[in-house]
Amino acid sequence: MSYVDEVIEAVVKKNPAEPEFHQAVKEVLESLRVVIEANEEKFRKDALLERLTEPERVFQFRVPWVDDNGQVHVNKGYRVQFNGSIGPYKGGLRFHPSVNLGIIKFLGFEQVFKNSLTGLPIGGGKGGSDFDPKGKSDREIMAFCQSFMTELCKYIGADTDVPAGDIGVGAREIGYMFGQYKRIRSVYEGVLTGKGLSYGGSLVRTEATGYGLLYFTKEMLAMNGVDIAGKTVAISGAGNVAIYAAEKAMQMGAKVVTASDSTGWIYDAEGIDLAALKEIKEVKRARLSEYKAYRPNAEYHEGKGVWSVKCDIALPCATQNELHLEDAKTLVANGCIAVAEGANMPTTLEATEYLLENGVLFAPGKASNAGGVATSALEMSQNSERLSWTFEEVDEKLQNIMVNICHNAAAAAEKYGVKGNYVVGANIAGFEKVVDAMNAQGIC
Ligand code: NDP
Ligand code: 2IT
Repeated sequence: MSYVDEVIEAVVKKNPAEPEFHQAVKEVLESLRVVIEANEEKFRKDALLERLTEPERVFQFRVPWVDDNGQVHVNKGYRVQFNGSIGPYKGGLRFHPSVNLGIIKFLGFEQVFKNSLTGLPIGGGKGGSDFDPKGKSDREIMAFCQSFMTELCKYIGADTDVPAGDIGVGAREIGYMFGQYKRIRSVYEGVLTGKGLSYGGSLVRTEATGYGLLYFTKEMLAMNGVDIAGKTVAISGAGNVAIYAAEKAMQMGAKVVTASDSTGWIYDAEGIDLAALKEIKEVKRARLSEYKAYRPNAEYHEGKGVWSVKCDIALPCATQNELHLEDAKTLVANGCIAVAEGANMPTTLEATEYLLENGVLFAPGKASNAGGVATSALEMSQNSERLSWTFEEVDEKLQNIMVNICHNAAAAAEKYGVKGNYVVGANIAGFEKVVDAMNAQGIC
């Protein structure tokens, strides 16, 4: 059996009931096959893939908190420090009822390669909780965040592990957690990114993942002779990534016609009203069904459906495994030319394969959504030098990083004989730097 197949089999056996983690490992290792086979003897002797797929450290802890009625609740908290070979662990915290260890491990594993691709000195980690922020009062959110950080603060630090936001964790939650870290550890340091501007946050971090996704998409299209201006874009999600992806797509002259949340989706043929979307989601924290009150001509549907809309470009920006084979078939039949992932692993393996086979330009999340973590690393730099850069400075750096990732992924794909395959290219480009650093640091 080949080394790749052996390791995939072992990962599945040693990590039962973690399908998302298996999926992420399979996607990466399958596409690295050509590089691994060329170095099989050395990698096998060094147990390189076994080390790469085993997190350096996993913390799991109890998070007790009290609701507004005095009732005590207990949630699970996690932090996975996956690979610290190229810098302090870096990656978001997700608060969502679906969170379990396997999901945090898949996200941490992806983060290792993503962070490597940014070219910045950050290792890979991820954390979170099965806490559901939906419908909770502000006081309850604070109580939860303080309890979560009371435990997490033992394992993190500005030069050790620097968490940030992800699903269910935005500026409000980061603020509460930062305050609690400072109280317990008595140190004012950049231990979290995505902070508010008044206490060490960076301009552009809020917009960075969505903007970065569009900088990548525009470049990928341009490299293939296509202009993004005038294109119709379907987006899923209505959170941080989706909103700022929509904003930048519109600034680039494209028309965004959909958005979705966990209860339903909207289709606005004239183009989404971004101000309305922001008010519903960022201010009111309400359901997308309210959109019709702002735009009576738009359609609201319960359930899933954004990929049924005719579009040139599809941007999945909600969550993992939200674009299935059937969706991929519909997109291709409707003439979609590019799919770029804003979320982490939103496209199933079968759907990705189908899109690639049918000539759709496909940008994998670890490359195309790296703008968020890259800007987090820029926030760390600013915190270290105790300075703040202007919006234009950070935005320009972000643009350069995304264009470089796009070119590096394309070059790696071409070098290994799969021109135009950004999945293989991104995995190889990310892998090479991590392996180089791991080899240099001995067996650890
Ligand atoms: P938010 O919490 O801001 O928004 C998430 C959006 O996706 C919401 O509209 C939410 O709907 C919807 N959603 C979440 N889970 C589900 C689900 N199981 N089924 C259907 N809809 C769902 O998160 P972000 O925008 O920050 O994150 C979105 C994706 O982007 C995630 O995959 C995340 O890992 C990834 N990402 C985020 C980065 C960041 O900087 N924030 C960086 C790189 C990647 P509802 O409100 O109804 O739950
Ligand atoms: O998936 C991701 O890259 C994030 N949620 C952002 C992580 C970060 O540290 O900014």
